[in-house]
Amino acid sequence: MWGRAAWRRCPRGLRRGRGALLALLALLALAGLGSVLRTRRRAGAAETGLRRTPRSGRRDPVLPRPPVSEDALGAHGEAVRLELQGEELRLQEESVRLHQINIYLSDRISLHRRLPERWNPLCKEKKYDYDHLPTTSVVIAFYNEAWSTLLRTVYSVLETSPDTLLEEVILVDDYSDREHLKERLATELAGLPKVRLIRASKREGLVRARLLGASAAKGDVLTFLDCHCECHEGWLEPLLQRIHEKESAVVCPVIDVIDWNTFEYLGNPGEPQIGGFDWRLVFTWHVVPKRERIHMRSPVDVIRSPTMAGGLFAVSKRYFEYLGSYDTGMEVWGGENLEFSFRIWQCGGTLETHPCSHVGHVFPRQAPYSRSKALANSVRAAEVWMDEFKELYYHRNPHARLEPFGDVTERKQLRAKLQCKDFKWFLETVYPELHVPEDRPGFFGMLQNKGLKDYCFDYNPPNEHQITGHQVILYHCHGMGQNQFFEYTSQNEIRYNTHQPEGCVSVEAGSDVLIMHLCEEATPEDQKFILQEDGSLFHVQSKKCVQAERKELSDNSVPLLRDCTNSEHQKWFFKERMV
Ligand code: UD2
Ligand code: MN
Repeated sequence: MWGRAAWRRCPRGLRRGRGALLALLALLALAGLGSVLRTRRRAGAAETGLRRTPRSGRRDPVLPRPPVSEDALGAHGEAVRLELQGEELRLQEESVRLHQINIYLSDRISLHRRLPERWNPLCKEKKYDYDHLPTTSVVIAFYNEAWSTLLRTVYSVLETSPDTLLEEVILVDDYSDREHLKERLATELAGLPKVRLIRASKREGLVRARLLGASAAKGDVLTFLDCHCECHEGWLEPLLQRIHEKESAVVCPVIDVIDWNTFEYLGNPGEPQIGGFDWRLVFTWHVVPKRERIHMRSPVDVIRSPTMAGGLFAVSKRYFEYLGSYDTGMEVWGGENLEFSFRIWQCGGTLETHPCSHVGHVFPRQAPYSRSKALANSVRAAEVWMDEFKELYYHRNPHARLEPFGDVTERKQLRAKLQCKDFKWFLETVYPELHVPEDRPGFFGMLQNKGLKDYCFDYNPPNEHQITGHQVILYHCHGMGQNQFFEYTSQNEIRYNTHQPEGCVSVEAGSDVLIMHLCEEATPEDQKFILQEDGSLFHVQSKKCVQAERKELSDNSVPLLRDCTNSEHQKWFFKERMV
């Protein structure tokens, strides 16, 4: 098989080895077949005089957008709040309970609404090589999606994608059991051009559902979308143009937020964010690092991203297959996005976001269906791609170590076959911003007190995206990592590094209270604690010791700075597990 380096060196069309090349030539000999030919045919047509045909026609979307009345609800992507009472209010609430999206409102917003322009104005000036761009199959897997969000996704693709570039839209029904997704859906779609419906015969989960669609696809490029999306003007061309330039680039659009309650389209023409992850293997968003900004030739150039959110991306069909498509051992939801991201980078591709491609996505209020399989999926990703760094993940998520994750032999063989690089390379080269914990034996896990038995450092961040500002407390030790996971570093920091960006235990200026701040490059004085041989935890700046104290009338206790004594309440030790 062809190694990573070989894929990059060989020109397009010569990448599959000799046997495949011969097959390709045979194919070329047969007129009018295959995706490679389609590109050639277009070029050929241009040479025989068709070049004089007005080019603008090529950009016409598959379907024209029907007029939407100015006063229609949310006609331009603005927020809508219905003033409801009685039965109507009840119906709205019920729709939110069922879908975790305000479907009552979605049902009252046009399936053809216009979106506000939310891209960088420079994107309008971009020129695309329409005659030579690859074609794409848009693959949308869905499970029990509401009618209007699903149909709006389909119409939005047909009404924004140039006819010449869109081969088809493949909808994959992942064994939904809701009535509206049965007969009615099939009849409605039958009238739409280029739309195909595939039904799974059992619940496959999003990975295998997408693969069902991918295997039926006829386009050169696979473009995956979730089933509650709306495409911004000009979203498709940048993705295809980039893959045309570099076949081993996997390209994501900027994901604009569509509010689950008001259906407001909340795009932002400024610099998009890129993907990362924390050591619980949770996907995170980041600002573009300086090193990447220097690398970009303009604000509308592609931005390399360590990871992808997962749902929305375009990839050459051939390259996707070469890379081993997806891990079919992954069920339902979760983990596949990081697994694919690691694999793309480690096996020689690039993962990028294109600032000119915007697609809106409805993020539900909370998960609408059980995602209990996500843990096993993440473990599969860690086992195959993270080498010894998987231990950092297991330390922060002790449950993961016990999770049955099935057999990953084939995925490991794939990694060997493609001669993929190791995770150390990925961390150093692709994601140098991520702090790699030291996790020295005896210096990570629960930070437990000797005097107040069973009490551990505990920190509850204000929210998932902002960890700073709250007070560090003491709580019954639970041994489940997460809020009670701390790492004591050789720089004398007590790091709260389950989340990104990471927190460091600090002292509120002029007080005895421990609070969480962001860690800094050079450890500031107020974040330095020396864990001494005798177990005392000495705060360098104040020259005081951390003491466990019970809070009146509360289950909580707190660590506070006090003059150093010999008290057991000033003795601390790290414990990795409960037993
Ligand atoms: C994000 C991704 C999603 C996926 C997931 C991690 C975006 C915008 N979304 O979560 O695409 O990568 O992270 O796994 O990046 N589906 C099925 N069968 C199932 C479950 C889901 O077909 O058993 C479909 C679902 O209807 C939807 C898509 O898969 O079209 C993604 O699921 P989601 O929208 O619930 O995931 P999301 O957006 O929370
Ligand atoms: Mn989604």
